[in-house]
Amino acid sequence: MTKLTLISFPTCPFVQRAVIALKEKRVDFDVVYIDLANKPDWFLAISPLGKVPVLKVEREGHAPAIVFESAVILEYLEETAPGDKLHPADPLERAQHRSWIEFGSSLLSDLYRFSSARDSVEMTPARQAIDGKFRRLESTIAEGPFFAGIKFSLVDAVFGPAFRQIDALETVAPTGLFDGLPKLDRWRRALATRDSVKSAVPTNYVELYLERLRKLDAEVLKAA
Ligand SMILES: N[C@@H](CCC(=O)N[C@@H](CS)C(=O)NCC(=O)O)C(=O)O
Repeated sequence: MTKLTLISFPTCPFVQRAVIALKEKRVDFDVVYIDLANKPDWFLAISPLGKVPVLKVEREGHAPAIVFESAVILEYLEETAPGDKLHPADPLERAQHRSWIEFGSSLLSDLYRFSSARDSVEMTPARQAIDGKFRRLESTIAEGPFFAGIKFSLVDAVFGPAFRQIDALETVAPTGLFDGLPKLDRWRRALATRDSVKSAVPTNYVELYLERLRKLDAEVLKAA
């Protein structure tokens, strides 16, 4: 029997990837939230990069093991957890999905720059980077509802948390980021209603996410 514990932060999009995969695979796990502004010593001792998510794996007869980096945690779960496979069976398609997971990480860093920018000088290049990535995705994704068609994949687990950030921003004002991108907009909506994606964050996620941006005096909220 293996016990899994995910070391987490309530609004972290990288943590959500792992939660979504665990829920899709119906694997039991514990969650331990930490304060990233005040990282506990036990966390720094087990997290080589000082970042969440960290997955603690406890197996009978073995010392507890640590897996860090969200994309690696996804691969570990895919290889070990029962439940539906979330990567394609074909090696080339699987490699392509891993490429798009990497693309999703790059999108998250654009979104971070966009949402936390304090003025339009910082915000404009970040927005251009997101627009470019979104146009690229629009010409890449299948007819949906998910990234590769009807089957939910790890790529969906990666983009759900990114789109959720935009959904949260749009509770304040429209961003226009999905304008003219019908396939992407459909994908985003399909992910927003998927149980695993919906339940991957605390119920006060939007409040927590916007509160963080308010503390940063983010331009994106002032523009509303
Ligand atoms: N490449 C990492 C990124 C994880 C990451 O940036 N996590 C953030 C929270 S969303 C973090 O722990 N930041 C703490 C810090 O950098 O001090 C992954 O994919 O797991």
